[in-house]
Amino acid sequence: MAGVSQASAFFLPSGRRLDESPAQTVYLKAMSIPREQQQGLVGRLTDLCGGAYTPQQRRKYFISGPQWAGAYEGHALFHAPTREPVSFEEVIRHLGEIGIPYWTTHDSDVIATDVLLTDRQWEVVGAISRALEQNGVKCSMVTCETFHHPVFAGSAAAEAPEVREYAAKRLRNTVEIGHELGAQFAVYWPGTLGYMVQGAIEETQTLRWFADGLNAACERDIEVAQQKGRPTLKHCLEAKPFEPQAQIILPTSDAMMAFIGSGLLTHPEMVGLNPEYLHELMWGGAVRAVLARALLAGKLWHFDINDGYPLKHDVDLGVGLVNPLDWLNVLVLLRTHGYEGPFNLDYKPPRTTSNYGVWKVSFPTAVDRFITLWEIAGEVAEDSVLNEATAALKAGGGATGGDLQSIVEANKELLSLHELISHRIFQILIGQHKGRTFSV
Ligand code: GLT
Ligand code: MN
Ligand code: MN
Repeated sequence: MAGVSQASAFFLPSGRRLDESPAQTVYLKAMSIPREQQQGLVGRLTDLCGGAYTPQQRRKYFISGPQWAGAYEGHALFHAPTREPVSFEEVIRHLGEIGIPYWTTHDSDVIATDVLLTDRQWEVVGAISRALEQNGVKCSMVTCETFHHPVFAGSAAAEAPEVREYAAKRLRNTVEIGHELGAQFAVYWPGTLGYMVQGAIEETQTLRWFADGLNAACERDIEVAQQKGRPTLKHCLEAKPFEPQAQIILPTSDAMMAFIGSGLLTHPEMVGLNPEYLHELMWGGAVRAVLARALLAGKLWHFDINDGYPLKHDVDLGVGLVNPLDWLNVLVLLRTHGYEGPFNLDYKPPRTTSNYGVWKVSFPTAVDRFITLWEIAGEVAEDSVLNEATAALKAGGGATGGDLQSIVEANKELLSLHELISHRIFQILIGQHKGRTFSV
């Protein structure tokens, strides 16, 4: 027995004991996987997982892959890159092969900042159109980067009028690029609309200037749409409660809805939301309740899908890896309310994943988890136990007369169904409604 437990100790990544015994070191060396066999191993184990959908099946869903997710090199404030750069041609080719039907991009992901707003940008746009065409992928959304470049250090709604005029040009230009690429959506994440230290910015003024930029985008959109005989874009605001500024002026989707209704926008009907699952979790919100509020306001137009932890940073993990039950509930809400907008895979393949792994593991498994959860959500919506329980709760206990005690008494036993409903949704998530049981 001692031998058995020692053998299993070989595989503990933390065990100092491994170095202490020469016999173990020799054994481990003999077991090591040479570099040239590693892709084969990762590929074989990925295929062994099963449960993958075909590219044709994946294309039935309105799923988009962002350029910045595919090309993310693993860099961050404390992180050096771990992956090689990837061109838009490569991202689009991989999306086509996997069966992700739509592609999304920032203006500066694909066009260098000094080329933007020059005639040369249209050459790049032409090359993008050809790559999309060749790979059977469509551009669904464009977004204007107003956070990375030093010109946006004081935000796109900064005090200096020339900064705001430049930002408006970039926004109008992104709308033009969007129409040229056939996009239906434009997204705006005002990441730097906030401050590190208080007092220098007057928030009401900053919001007025921010509205000026959006108004410029909408007004240009109306002109271009008319020229091209296309519908106008759906302009979607995306909130994140913290990062990169200490304080954000529009930190949540709800704050953005209030902003849309503030009277500052010349075309509030053209502006809606792109909530991100994790961004709402970051402030401790119930994502499903956030989405419900947006649905009621008719503003849930676009949805960034990923995963992570409440009250932590924007880790952008792959959808369903942390909160599959919460995700299932979110998708039940969206399915039952007929949401037909895009699901944008706004996540960051982990820095431990290689360039090969991004396309072999990261993107296909993220898409397949989403599809699986979406289909399970369909089962939840149709489950007879859930439907009967929900109908019974709505019917109520039938108390008449209106005195408090009899209302409480009449509904007492029915209310246990709340807990039963959660249990049933868990069962459906793990397949127990289809007989997945254990003999213990
Ligand atoms: C940035 C942000 C994302 C947004 C992108 C769109 S930029 O990566 O963290 O959540 O969706 O601008
Ligand atoms: Mn996002
Ligand atoms: Mn995020």
